[in-house]
Amino acid sequence: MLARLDAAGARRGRVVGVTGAPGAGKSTLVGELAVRLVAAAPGRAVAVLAVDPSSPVSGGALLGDRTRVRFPAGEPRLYFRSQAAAGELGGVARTTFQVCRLLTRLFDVVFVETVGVGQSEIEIVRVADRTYLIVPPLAGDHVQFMKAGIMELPDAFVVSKADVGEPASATFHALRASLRLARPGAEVPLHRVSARTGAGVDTLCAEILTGPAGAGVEARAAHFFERWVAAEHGRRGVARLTAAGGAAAYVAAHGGFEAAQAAFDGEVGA
Ligand SMILES: Nc1nc2c(ncn2[C@@H]2O[C@H](COP(=O)(O)OP(=O)(O)OP(=O)(O)O)[C@@H](O)[C@H]2O)c(=O)[nH]1
Ligand SMILES: [Mg+2]
Repeated sequence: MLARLDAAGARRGRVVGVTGAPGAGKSTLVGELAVRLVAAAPGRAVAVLAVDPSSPVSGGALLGDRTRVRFPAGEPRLYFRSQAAAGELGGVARTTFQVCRLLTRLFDVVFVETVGVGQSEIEIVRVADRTYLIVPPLAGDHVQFMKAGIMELPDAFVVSKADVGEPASATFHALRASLRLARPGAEVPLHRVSARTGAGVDTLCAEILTGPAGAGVEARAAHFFERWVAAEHGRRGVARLTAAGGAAAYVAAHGGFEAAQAAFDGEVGA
């Protein structure tokens, strides 16, 4: 199906990861960003995928309401979908990669909201072109930021709820100090926004659209192909893939993710 969309010249949107602790203000901010992004350009369409860290036992979308992004009714260029992570390590569902591939053919910007519970920051970076860590006011002093080991991966940082005033400023300055230590010499964008008043949101919108994209489509396909091999064909599959030159080479040699899957299944006689 993706090959058909390619042939139809479908658009290729950018995947924007939004992660951060529970209650950081991710959904509210994503809703505001999405509304502004579609308002700013007549043909633009935006999707939001909320990855719901639901219990693997119930398998249901327990937290569906909390990850829900509120959109104005009747705007066909805005699309929301919630996806259960279903116990997947990292809090990003295995299928998120594939869902994103499809959504980027239909939407110009695809936000993926995930609750930052440790691993999910790492996984979201694999799925997204750009990843933003949302830090609420008073999330900790800079020693805590360093300890948490969350400084290295995101492409940019956002202090949320700036309308609360001093606590947001304090967090902004602490985060800036931490970033200087954790990523010396790097120009890592650091925003201060309020979804409530709209302060800083347009600047953030602009950066979301124009900021450099990360690993790229090929690197992402290789990563998820390797994960697929591990899940479907186990350790022997991974060993076979390594012997064949690794995931990136394999996907490239077979001209894409689906073709590589079919070829690999064929080789191992699945
Ligand atoms: N003052 C203020 N409060 C905000 C702002 N944005 C969000 N909040 C409040 O913060 C709380 C959490 O907001 P959400 O957007 O649901 O946060 P979240 O990070 O998506 O939360 P989870 O999905 O549960 O992890 C809500 O009570 C919001 O009303 C803001 O810009 N200013
Ligand atoms: Mg949320």
